[in-house]
Amino acid sequence: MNKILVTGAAGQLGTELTQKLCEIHGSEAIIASDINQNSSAKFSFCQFMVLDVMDKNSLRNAIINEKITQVYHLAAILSATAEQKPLLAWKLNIDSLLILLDLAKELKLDRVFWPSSIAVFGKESPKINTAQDAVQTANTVYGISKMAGERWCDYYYSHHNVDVRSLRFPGLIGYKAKPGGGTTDYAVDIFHKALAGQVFRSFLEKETRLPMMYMPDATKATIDLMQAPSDNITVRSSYNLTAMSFTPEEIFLELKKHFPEFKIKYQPDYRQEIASNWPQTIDDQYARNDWNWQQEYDLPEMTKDIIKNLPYWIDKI
Ligand code: AKB
Repeated sequence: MNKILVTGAAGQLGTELTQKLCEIHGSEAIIASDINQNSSAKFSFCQFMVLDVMDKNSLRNAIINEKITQVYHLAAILSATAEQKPLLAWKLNIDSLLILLDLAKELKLDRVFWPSSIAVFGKESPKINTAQDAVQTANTVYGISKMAGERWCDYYYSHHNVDVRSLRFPGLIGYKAKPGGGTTDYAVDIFHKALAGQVFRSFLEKETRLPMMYMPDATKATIDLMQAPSDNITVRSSYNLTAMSFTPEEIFLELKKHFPEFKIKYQPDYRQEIASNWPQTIDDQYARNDWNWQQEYDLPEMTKDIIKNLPYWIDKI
């Protein structure tokens, strides 16, 4: 049986994407992997392996021995953590991608998925309806790694015919994993504080608008892109993608409808500068035209759904 490998499966996107892939392809076809052995507890429903994506031989052996034909490569260090550990972030984010792209060429993988980010855009990029081909002037380590990674994806597609597909994710919000070191992760943490009856201390200013997406939409977009016929994919760097945009004040007010006593304090830190240089809204018409991208959730619907589900998950993450 041909199998699908997910790297960094214990992260925010990986946790939910792995479950979705199991629903679609059957659990026997999916292998979740992570560098952290303790993550195995999360994957009782499918095969799990400890895998260091920087170790090319281990990755090659896993692909050959397990007959893997597709890889979703999610292992990465996100923006806020990357600013604290710049060299490690660059090494992990870029070296692991290059190792995988090269193995995809050597072992003729059917398909590879790699997430990029709105972080490819920077201070000089337009902030409103940022277009697919808008100037990219990333000025964070994470953003620079995503910019370079996109060029490598395009290169391996055009020079070596590697069918690699990618999305420039906005902030992703889910309830099945803890915040993961991203600048947009305040929008995950705020739900935990509201539920716990605690004051939320926002590291972003109240008016900082950022593009965002609820996790079920992110997994749907990933799978829609991976299932699209190759001829429909006109962007081989990475597709702009969005679902909604909001500020810390707007999500706070949405939560206050459900938790009237909820309070927020604004204490911006170094992450404010990261967020201030990112787009506020994204133009994702290529994704909508090429493979019919359409989001399901807006801010009120996402908020209701998380409030309904988080109490069950809170002890498990
Ligand atoms: C982050 O905040 O680092 C990520 C992203 C926008 O790519 N969520």
